[in-house]
Amino acid sequence: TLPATACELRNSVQRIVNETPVWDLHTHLYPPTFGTPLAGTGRQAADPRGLMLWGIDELLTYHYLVAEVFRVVPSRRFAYKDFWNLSKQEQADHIWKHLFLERSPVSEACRGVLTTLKMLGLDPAERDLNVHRAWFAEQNADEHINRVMEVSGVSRITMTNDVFDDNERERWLSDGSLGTDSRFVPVLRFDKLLCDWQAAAKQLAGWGFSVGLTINQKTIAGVRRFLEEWIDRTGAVYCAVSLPPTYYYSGSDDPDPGNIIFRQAVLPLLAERNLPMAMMIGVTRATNPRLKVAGDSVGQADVSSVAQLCADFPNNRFLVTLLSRENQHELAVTARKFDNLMPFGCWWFLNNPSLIEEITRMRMELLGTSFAPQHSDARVLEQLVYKWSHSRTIIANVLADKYADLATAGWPVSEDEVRRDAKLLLHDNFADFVAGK
Ligand code: REL
Ligand code: ZN
Repeated sequence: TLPATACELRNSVQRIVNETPVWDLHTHLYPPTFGTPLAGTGRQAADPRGLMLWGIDELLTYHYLVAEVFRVVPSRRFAYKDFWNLSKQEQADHIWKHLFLERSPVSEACRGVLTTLKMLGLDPAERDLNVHRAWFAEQNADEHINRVMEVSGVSRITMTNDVFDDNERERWLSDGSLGTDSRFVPVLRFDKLLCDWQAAAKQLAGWGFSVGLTINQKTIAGVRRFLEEWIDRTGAVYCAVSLPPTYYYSGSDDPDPGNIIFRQAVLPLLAERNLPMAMMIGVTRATNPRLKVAGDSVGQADVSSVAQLCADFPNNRFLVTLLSRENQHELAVTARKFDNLMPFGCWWFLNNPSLIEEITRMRMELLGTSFAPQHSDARVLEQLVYKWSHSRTIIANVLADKYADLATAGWPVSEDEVRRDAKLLLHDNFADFVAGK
């Protein structure tokens, strides 16, 4: 049995949660075989369009920080296009100067850079960026991944493999071994199929699949073939889409073309293949397009659509995360109604300590340990370090409070029991859901 004093209990739970390996179920990270703009010391040449982002300049130009720097150096003083015309290093210098040197870096995304540097063994108090640059340039990209995984306690990294991204698509087509790095797990992502059927149909037809704008049996068969081919090529462990707050599914006669494709092609195929479908709902893309990828925003989603899908497709499993804080309670309640629904993560604008705390506590009170509390959404490799460090602290705190309540009720927990629970939350709930257990 764990120590009785509140403080000792908290420390033990924190230690155990820190020691428990995470399967990060949603990131935008890739191994070096997808190309990397920063070559490091490997034999690999720098590939400016490479997908593996790492290093201090990528950390500082994360789109969360781009949005934040325009708060303090507004576009009326420094035009968007002038910022985008800067080199990556110059953008990083600008962000460092204005968000770290000229005011304190108290936002979660700023703080994250410092936690990351510190945990990687660099001096977080160093004000000279070039010192950090020199350290990163000396790393071998491939070995650096191992080190970052070790420091962050991440045992598997789930990718986002967007089949409609030409840059990524062409890499898959020209290298049959892309999906074989055992540290990285592929996920097939196809927002366009559901969100913009017209554009998707045109592209599919261009790639040789017999689909037309009108959705008939031939088109459905063509979409299925397309998905089968890409599931096989990537070895995806689930499929995923992100959707706007306006996403609505009304039931089996919903006339929306994206929903017809979803209902007749995507979900039946995934049920056959025993693969879950991830739905990330609530993003309004390009609210401010001049900020590029930093210009996306949030809106409240319709949770009854999620419930309807879970009811109509009992042979499918749904991993769901919603971007709006206001949706979180309804999602947790919906998960109590449907065992084919796995709520996951505190997505993007929710990935802040106050909100992670509130959401994790609420989920635990409604769902016990039967959810996946967090994913990193990391776009830059080293972000794994801070995202998991910060989240682990909060998850452990919430758990410790719950164990204290149990002790009060006369149910003290043992170290093994805490270890088991931490493993469920950080790894097994997701792993079992993917495996269809
Ligand atoms: O997967 C998504 O759709 C989002 O998570 C991303 O589009 C987003 O930009 C990401 O960086 C948020 O954390
Ligand atoms: Zn994402």
